[in-house]
Amino acid sequence: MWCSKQRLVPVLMTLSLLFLVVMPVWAADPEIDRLLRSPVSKDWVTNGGNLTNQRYSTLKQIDTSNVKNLKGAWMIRLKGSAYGGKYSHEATPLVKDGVMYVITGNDDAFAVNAKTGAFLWEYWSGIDQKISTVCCGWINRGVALGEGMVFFGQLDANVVALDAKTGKVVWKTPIEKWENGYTITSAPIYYDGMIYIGISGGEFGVRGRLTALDAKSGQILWRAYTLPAPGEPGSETWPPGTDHAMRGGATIWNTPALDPELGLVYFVTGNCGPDYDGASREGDNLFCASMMAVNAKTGAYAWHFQQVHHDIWDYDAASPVVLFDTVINGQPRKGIAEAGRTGWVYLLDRTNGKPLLGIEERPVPQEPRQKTAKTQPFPVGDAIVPQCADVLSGYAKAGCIFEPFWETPVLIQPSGIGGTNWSPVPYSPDTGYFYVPGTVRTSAFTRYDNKYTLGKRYTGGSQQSPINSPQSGTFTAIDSKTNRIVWQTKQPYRTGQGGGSMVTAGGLVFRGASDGNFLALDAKTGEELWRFQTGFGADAPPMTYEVDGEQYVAIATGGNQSVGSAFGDAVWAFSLNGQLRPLWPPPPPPTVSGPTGPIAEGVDTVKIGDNNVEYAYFPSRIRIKAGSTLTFTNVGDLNHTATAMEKRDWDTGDLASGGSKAITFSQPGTYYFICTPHPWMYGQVIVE
Ligand SMILES: [Cu+2]
Repeated sequence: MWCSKQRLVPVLMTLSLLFLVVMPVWAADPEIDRLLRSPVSKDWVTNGGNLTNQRYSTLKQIDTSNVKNLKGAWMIRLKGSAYGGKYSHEATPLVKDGVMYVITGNDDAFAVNAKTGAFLWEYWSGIDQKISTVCCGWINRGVALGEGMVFFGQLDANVVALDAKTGKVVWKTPIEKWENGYTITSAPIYYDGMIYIGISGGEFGVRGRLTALDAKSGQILWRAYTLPAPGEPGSETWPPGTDHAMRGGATIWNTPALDPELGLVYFVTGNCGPDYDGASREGDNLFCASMMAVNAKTGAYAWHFQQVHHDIWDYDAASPVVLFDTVINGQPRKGIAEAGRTGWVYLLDRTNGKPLLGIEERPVPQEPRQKTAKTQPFPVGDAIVPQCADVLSGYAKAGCIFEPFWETPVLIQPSGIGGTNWSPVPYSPDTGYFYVPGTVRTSAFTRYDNKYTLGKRYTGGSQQSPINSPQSGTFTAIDSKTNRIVWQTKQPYRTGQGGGSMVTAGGLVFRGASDGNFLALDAKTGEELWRFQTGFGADAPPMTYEVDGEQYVAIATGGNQSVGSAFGDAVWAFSLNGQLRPLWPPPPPPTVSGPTGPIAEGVDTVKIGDNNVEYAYFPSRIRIKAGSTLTFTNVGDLNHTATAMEKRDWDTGDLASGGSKAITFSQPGTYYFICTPHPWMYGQVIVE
């Protein structure tokens, strides 16, 4: 006995040592976790490259000296998935061990050989084509990988895990119901056995949240709500005794980032609901339009920084947060950045949410009926787009950022789509620069009374860019140490909505453009070194990977519904040994405002004020045969018209609520129409 006891001690010691050594290896997928924590190299295993969302790759076979030789290695069509005007292709393909995983705006996923483009499997989502709660195009921003599975959210508010080898469904978990206004558009992140995913629906009166799921089972572990319940911290920023916060938006449009050392997961939130009506929600309205950190294991609140108080301009924080490490005044700092729709980049300390360089609260113009916030945060540094609107004929008032409005339209810039919208912002540790896409556009903002109805639009106003008013873009390098512009290029089209980018150790920024071009820029100077016409709107963010010693750069090109770029269903991969030449340029996106989005065929009725949106036509673009009749029916509350814009040669006249008027179109042509009392409402009839 004594002997065996004596022998037991070293055995126990060995066991406990083993336990300590083995512990970290018990992570559910140690290899993916290691890649997620490391600088991106051969594989690109999550939407933002790794847990930082920097979209920076250490690959440098393709560099500033040889990028001019880059050609298509392969190009595939995704079998017609999400091919059409209602879709946007905004997903970054992922690559692991020579296999590429890509998803489309119809939530159909594909695995292909990353060297050849040969299909390995396909998953057809079969999502309901009648989902009526999609805000801004049918979109999926990407997938995540871990534990031999591919994870993503769907527009029908399910989170799905597929077997990465076969594409077969492993589990499917409903987060909510689309009928209640909830959809999923963001890419999840996977880390340490968990999936983190946001939810969309800020235009439909929903309660925003980050949901954490167990990767193996799909079980929901916790929900971190971005809107406080009564009595919770932040509830004091909503009117007392109301449940307005429970439908106040603050949704999560984009992929979170995660710092394993600090144990925090980071994300940004969208607009407040109702978007343009602040009258009913006095207060700062936390946590709308904010940068947030929560405990990665429990979802417990850690810190927040609100970019826009009491948002009435639809100034969502929509671009993914970026984690970066820097040195300021000789002190190493852990930073987090986000490019807002306001046109500013917000730089914070990610340990506590405090500004890195300074952000000043300044007084702003007031509109008591809108209960406007007294001050707004103005970051130290440069805005990447102009922040004042020009006066346009037909409008009484034009203002700068944070100009308030009521029921008479006011022109304001940036419009509610940016600045920087959903596009990501890469960061290069070599240059210390952020690469920031931006939209230059003016909107006429108006407010109206809006009742909440489950599953209906809940925006309380509108922002329409005046028909034929100019719109364009910028692409800017911002120095992370100063938040100042280093270089900036002007773009003929809006960027920051589509038009994603990434940066490499080869000194290159790769950028897709809405006119179909795929570009390589010198990361230091912004000089264009290469361009290639992909044939479709190149609006998704690109990525890079290596297979068998060869570096590839890949991008999904399928256009963007809200930019109005040419739709498609292609994925391109490029390499220095590529043989494929450019395609013909597709029709370019518009450089002036006007109706965009899908064109309805086979309809004979246009409803005015439908879907709880007073100032809009449904559908707003219609194609008919010459000799057909369209009936305009006012289902809104106010009087409206549909009036031919240029020649005024046809007009429904004033239609009271419930009124109808039929118009017959005999001459082929393309006709814009507006509402005479509300000229910021417009639509288009194409007669063939
Ligand atoms: Cu009207």
